[in-house]
Amino acid sequence: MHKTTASPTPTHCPYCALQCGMGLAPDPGRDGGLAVVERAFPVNRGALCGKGRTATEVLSSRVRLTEPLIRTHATGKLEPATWEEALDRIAEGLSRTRAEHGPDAVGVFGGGGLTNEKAYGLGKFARVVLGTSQIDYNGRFCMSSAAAAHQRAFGLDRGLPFPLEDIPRTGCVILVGSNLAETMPPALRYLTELRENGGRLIVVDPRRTRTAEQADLHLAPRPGTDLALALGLLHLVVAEGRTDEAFIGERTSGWEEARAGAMAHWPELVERITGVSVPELREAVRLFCAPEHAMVLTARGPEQQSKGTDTVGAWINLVLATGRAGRPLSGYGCLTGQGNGQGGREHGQKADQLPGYRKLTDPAARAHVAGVWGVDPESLPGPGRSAYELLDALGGDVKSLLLMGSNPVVSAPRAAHIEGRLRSLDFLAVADVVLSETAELADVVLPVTQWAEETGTTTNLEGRVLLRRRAITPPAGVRTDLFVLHELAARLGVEKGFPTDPEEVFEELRRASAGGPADYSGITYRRLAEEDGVFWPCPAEAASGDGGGDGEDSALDAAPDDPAAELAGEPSAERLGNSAAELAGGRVEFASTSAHPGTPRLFLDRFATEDGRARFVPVTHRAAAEEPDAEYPVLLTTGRVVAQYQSGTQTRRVAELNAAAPGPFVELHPQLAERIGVADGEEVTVVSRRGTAVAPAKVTRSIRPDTVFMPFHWAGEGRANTLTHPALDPVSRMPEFKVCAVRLERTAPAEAA
Ligand SMILES: Nc1nc2c(c(=O)[nH]1)N[C@H]1C(S)=C(S)[C@@H](COP(=O)(O)OP(=O)(O)OC[C@H]3O[C@@H](n4cnc5c(=O)[nH]c(N)nc54)[C@H](O)[C@@H]3O)O[C@H]1N2
Ligand SMILES: Nc1nc2c(c(=O)[nH]1)N[C@H]1C(S)=C(S)[C@@H](COP(=O)(O)OP(=O)(O)OC[C@H]3O[C@@H](n4cnc5c(=O)[nH]c(N)nc54)[C@H](O)[C@@H]3O)O[C@H]1N2
Ligand code: SF4
Ligand SMILES: [Mo]
Repeated sequence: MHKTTASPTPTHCPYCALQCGMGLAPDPGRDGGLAVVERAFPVNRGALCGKGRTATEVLSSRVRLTEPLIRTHATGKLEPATWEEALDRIAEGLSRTRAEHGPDAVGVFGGGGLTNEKAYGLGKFARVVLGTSQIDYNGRFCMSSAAAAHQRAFGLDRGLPFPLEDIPRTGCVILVGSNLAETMPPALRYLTELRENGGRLIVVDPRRTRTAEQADLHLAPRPGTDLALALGLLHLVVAEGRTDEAFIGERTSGWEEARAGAMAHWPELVERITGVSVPELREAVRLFCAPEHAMVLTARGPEQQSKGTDTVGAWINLVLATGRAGRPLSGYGCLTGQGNGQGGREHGQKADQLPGYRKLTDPAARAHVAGVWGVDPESLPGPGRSAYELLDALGGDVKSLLLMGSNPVVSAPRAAHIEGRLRSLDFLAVADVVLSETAELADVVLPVTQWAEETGTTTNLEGRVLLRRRAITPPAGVRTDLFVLHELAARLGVEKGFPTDPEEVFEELRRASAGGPADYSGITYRRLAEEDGVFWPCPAEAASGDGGGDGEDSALDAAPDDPAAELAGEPSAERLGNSAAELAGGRVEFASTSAHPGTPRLFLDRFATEDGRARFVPVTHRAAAEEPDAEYPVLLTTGRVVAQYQSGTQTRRVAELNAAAPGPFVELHPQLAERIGVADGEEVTVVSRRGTAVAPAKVTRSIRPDTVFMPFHWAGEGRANTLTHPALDPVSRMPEFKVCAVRLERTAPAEAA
């Protein structure tokens, strides 16, 4: 049974990017050994969704892995093994591939749910120990288009350049393709308060979701047409003389070309492309332009498209043309998704990236990070393939894979094909907390600790770095991901540089990030323990206030009075692990170590581009990779339901959540249901050029008649990703999860059984 601490440990939810604060109190009578208790935390103000409330159930040994598994030659099955055997086997598998086919034949796949320390460790492991360029992660499926658009327009990618608390005080929010009410329920309050304060909410979603129901105006475009929609709104802004010429002149570049792109998208054309009427377009422009302040927020709807980067760029153009960026209570933001969706994209598990959001192709960045790692910059590989391209190359020139924190058998586009690629590997190792569908295919499965059993930091959707604390002792057979990296590194000949203490890893991450765009060098575990998180950039030395991330790396090295440095070497558990006295009520009696307050709001004085100006991007609308035709006449879009999380490995193991969302379904309009002859609840077969899925019909007027929706949380015959199209955005390499063409058939009764 679990050993517990004496009083509630203040920590954060294991799931989404809101990273709600919660307390964990020992409760030996409960499955998992901990009870979730309320904790005052500014982001969620005590509120939690059902997933967060029930998260401790996944700690139970009944549902999770508690010993390593190795596939034996004799039975072909996964059988229990010792840690020594499992780690030896992985080291052997990876080194054999490397010896026979070179370092780039070994792939690494990470996840945006991994803590900053793990993401950092994984990227370093790939580059320093394996010497491979072939590393990427599931965040590529999540927010990479918004990240790319951010970089292009603002020179920096932090999902939200302002805290959530600014939302209720702005005048109008256009929320594009976010079903916040289901995907981040406690955050819905910010929108409710916006409206209570007299602000307006416009929701853009092909479905009338619970979120859209809250809106003053709901625009329901055809999936895949947000780019045209944003251009049409900008066209009207120009035509109605609502541009902010002073702002455009002083703080932006590239307006003339962007303007020309918008002028080619006159309202009637946009109505034809999107299905949103001209009066609705005009109303949206009126609501958006009337108040002094306004925001555009996007999520996966417009981003998970093969033109996601341009689509987000078009929304940013609208924000810039109306002067709604780089000043308080206004701006563009992306609502990142995974628990560490922000931090996970900053510290080097991305194919083209080094820690601190540095570029792998930048010689200065390579020199800096190689210095921290104690290696020759020349030894660092160059950029590798993006997530889908990496998965697609498995069994081809990538022969072995180490996977941590993702379940692509369920979550990758064109999943049956990717499942086949995974099966064709010479060697697959998976570290997970449960036996996921991907772990089931592995040669070696490592059972690792989870959120409440280990300490680490995450960075939430606001760019707020948080301390997620250990609250309970893990079961005897599991180890941390950091232990896995440490042990594998040692077996592959790198004895030093992969500590198992998360705080030690974070101390190195601070130095590696110092001076980079995502500068964490002024953040310490101690600060995180006493503050409600710290927004990056936070350089070690107090900056002059522009938040420009100009901290010197030497600042950290040359800080003898830095208490963190003095304490280095002490076992972390004594300060942070689960010392009840210290952690009770979040009171940790240490002084702060850095004067820099962190940067809740970016771009107020200048944008992070070379000339300080935001860049308009010239964009024009283009079709989805696969448009409906006679054979596949219906549009499929995919997404989430409130009670399940991602590929479902964790939430499908919680009874209460399964009762609320027991399985896949196909949401369709009564007109479409009638046309194919299915009633609500009857099985329907959905066919795309990639494959076939079967699930019960959910007939509802809340969706467009030309579109069906499937959640992607389940494996098996109801797996939505059997159907999805792997077309990639040319800039971000984000797959087109939100649009493909399908045909619907009534499932024959025999088949349905
Ligand atoms: N319950 C729950 N919450 C979660 C998660 C989860 O799995 N379950 N996952 C977390 C993660 S990683 C993420 S990324 C976020 C995602 O959070 P969201 O982006 O809110 O989630 P989705 O359901 O993928 O997509 C949002 C909406 O986009 C709409 N949509 C579909 N196609 C289009 C289109 O072409 N244009 C527009 N404008 N809208 C479209 C869908 O109808 C859907 O309502 O949620 C996080 N929170
Ligand atoms: N059709 C369709 N497909 C989609 C999407 C969509 O909207 N539509 N959305 C995409 C998006 S936005 C995302 S983010 C992806 C997510 O899809 P996945 O990448 O599959 O994400 P998860 O299901 O969260 O998988 C995380 C796995 O890691 C395990 N895990 C959790 N914490 C840890 C840890 O600390 N260490 C280790 N080693 N393992 C851990 C979990 O148990 C789980 O098995 O799906 C994408 N796929
Ligand atoms: S909204 Fe997200 S972070 Fe908050 S409790 Fe739910 S899953 Fe956890
Ligand atoms: Mo995501």
